[in-house]
Amino acid sequence: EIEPRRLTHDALIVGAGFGGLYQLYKLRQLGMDVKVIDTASDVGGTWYWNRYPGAMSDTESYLYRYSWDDDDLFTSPNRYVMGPEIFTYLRGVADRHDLRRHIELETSLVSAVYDEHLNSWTVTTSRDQIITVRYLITALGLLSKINYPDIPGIPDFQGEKYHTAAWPENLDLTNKRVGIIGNGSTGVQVITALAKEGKVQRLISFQRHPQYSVPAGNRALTERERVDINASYQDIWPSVKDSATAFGITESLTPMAAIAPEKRKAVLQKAWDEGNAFRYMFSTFADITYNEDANEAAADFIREKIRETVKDPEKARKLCPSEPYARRPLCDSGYYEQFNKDFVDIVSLKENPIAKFNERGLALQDGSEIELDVIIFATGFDAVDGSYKNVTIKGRSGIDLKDHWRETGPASFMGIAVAQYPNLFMILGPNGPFANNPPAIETQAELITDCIAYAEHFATTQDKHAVAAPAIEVAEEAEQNWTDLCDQASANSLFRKIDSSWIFGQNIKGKRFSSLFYFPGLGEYRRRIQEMKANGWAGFLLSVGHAA
Ligand code: NA7
Repeated sequence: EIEPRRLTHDALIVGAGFGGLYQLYKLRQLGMDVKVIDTASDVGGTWYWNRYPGAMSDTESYLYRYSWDDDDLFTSPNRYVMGPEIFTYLRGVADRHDLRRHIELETSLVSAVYDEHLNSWTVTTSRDQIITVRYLITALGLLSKINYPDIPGIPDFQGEKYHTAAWPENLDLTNKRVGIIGNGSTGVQVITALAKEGKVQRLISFQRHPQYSVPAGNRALTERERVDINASYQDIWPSVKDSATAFGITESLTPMAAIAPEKRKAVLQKAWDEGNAFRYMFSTFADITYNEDANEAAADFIREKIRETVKDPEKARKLCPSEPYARRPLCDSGYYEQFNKDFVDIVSLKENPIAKFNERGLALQDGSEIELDVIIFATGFDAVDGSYKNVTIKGRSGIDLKDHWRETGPASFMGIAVAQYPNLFMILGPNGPFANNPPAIETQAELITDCIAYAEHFATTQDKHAVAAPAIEVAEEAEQNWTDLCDQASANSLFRKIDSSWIFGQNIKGKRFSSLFYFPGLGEYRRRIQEMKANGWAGFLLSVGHAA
């Protein structure tokens, strides 16, 4: 038996994606001795795992990166960044800032147990290490626990099966009959890419809820645009971080009813032509997400586009949603028009559900059988708190965080801290801001860094020999207030009113309904942080114990 290796660091960060890398960078600035572990064999997080064809961030390229990393100029050639470019970018960040020497790859968190006397975490990893740290920061990702559908017979299928978030390198689908289950952000991207590539023999989208999708408007940036962005790069960020969505759009303050009915279409058309779903949803009118009439008008506009685009009326009918336009806003690079190709087909699972998979493919409820060589699951994730289901994290009470959340529903204070779990911080935990992720992540990593600096400083004021180990934790009441606030803030949103949305935990069987985000967005979130700090870190409790 191998003797476990015992290690001591100031902090351990779990995850080396956007969140973990920046948290490392920040804590190292505090002079801390930091270790990072990640299950993957490289840094990159989401962009390490999601290597399916067509993977793209739907944030414009100049805002899907770190604001502080201006060592290199903004060089993206296009308006959007594709998955491989983001992966390369994050690897470059790790190299440029010499982060790799702190990072141990192919190493997973197994368990973390809080020691109330030493105010430290004892962590075990998949490499049999026992790591003792004062601070544990989990940057596990918002969307990392894969969701497979529970359709009978999947193991019977003898062809190839892949989930988009575990995409094998160099997968060749030439001449294959491919079925894709799911048509969220991922499904829409992968369907569009495979159909455009045109190598597959057949492509069938198995669709439960049709989606409203808006053109992304991807194109090459002009030299002028790149020069302008670089010239004002540091000035761009404050207003982005101050906005709700942090998508670089001007968010509308005008309700649709304030504009004459005959002028409304022109507003929607302009955003449609410019591209980007967040622009379409948030910069046209202020109330698309909560006013039913405004929502219906925006939805109807998209339905008309679908009918104009898709020539076969039967396919168009299946592709047209009737529910409110209130899922994660999607954009695409020519999704609907792919269905004009003969080899691209669609099955509406609402009308004809999958009865079961079999050796050769699947059988639908009406008795028809479809033969397939490959099944692609674009079925999403057990989002947010789901990322914590494969690990054990025991706080003060000895209760594992996932069990605690099963009882109470996933909750936290500001998306970063949980009562009874001192010195544990999360990046993108439950109830964080609903916004473009890189600036949301930066905000949280900075908040966590400030919390830790505050606790460390407090300890030195308690003990001039600086041997006292601080514990910083959030008060139950502060966490409850924040949870209530998140619930209230989403109360009027139409996003709450649709089925199976991951944003409310409803895509996973048995998961409690809860608002997993702070809907007012990043700007409001940042103002709340300022207010909390101005009130003497209201909500946080400090104490000291004695370090070993
Ligand atoms: P999503 O948005 O959760 O989409 C998952 C898709 O898979 C969606 O179309 C689901 O249909 C479908 N799904 C899930 N389970 C099943 C079963 N059992 N049968 C048929 N279809 C199923 O995940 P994505 O990966 O696309 O995107 C996640 C986020 O990543 C996205 O919002 C961006 O922020 C980035 P449903 O709509 O529930 O009927």
